[in-house]
Amino acid sequence: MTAPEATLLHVESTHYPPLLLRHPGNPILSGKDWPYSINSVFNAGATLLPDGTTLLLSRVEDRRGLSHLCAARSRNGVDGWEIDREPTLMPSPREFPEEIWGIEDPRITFVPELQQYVVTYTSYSRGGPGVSLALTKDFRSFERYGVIMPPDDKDTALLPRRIHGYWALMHRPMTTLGAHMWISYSPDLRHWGRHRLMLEARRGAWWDANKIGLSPPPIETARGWLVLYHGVRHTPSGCLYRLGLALFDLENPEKCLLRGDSWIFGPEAEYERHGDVDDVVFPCGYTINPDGDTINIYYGAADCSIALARAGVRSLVDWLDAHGSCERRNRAEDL
Ligand code: BMA
Repeated sequence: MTAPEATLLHVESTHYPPLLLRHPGNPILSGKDWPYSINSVFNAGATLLPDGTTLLLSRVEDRRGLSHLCAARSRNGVDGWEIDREPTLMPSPREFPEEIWGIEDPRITFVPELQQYVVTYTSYSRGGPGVSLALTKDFRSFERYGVIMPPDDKDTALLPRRIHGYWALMHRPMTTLGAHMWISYSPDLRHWGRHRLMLEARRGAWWDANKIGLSPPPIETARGWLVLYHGVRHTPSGCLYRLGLALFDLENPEKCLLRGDSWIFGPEAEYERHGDVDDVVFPCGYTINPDGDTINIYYGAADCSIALARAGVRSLVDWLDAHGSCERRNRAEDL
């Protein structure tokens, strides 16, 4: 018996109009585009250079399994990439022993006060992943500050301006209580304190139970810091990395104003579902178009390539207004 057309439509619709639209040219960069021999390229930090060029600082995994960072530049942020002929930032374990097993997952923040880009990245030490920081004006030479958060910690980004006189860093330390998002403050980018829990992983069956982390750097909006975060669901066939949304107070960024219940983006396309690590979408950077609303979100797909999805900042905030609630209420419901 054939199902009536209305039923078919009903079954095929997910009822979730997509907030992030995949670029039809995805994946936009992969290992075969690289000018030297590598295993894979994924999880890239992103920024716009003063002349409007899009710069991606990509995580490149070599064929030993260790990662370094490599810059790719494009006029339109989609194609025509000019990729550095050699690694741009290599692990330097002699000077920085915490980089012995590579450097990964960079996030870039342009800081007007310093007139420099601050890059935070994972340094893979013998003790596990920690957080390192480097400054650059041009993505050709870097001033390395070394490790700023000891293992086990990752998924960091610096806010682009001081909050009440202090630099603020979002990060994800792993503790016996779980993997939650924290924020810490510093007078000089070297010494960090006033650590505060800013967003907790949920528990039980939730898509973002037990392990969450900041994805790209927070987006400053008139309504607050808009944060795209990843949630990791452990399943019998592996982990599922998906993205959720939350909004934090502009002057008190540890205060969650709104958090969505559902994820807004997850692995669906073939290049996201299958790769070195299946079922991963992992953005580390975005750029904003001159209209001030369209964001280009660059994400690693299945730890094998870099893909692009676009969204409107206003539509993300509207979605949170319609579907978000305040963190405290969520927490109470969870426990
Ligand atoms: C996370 C990070 C990411 C990676 C993801 C999926 O823990 O290490 O770099 O993309 O796992 O493997």
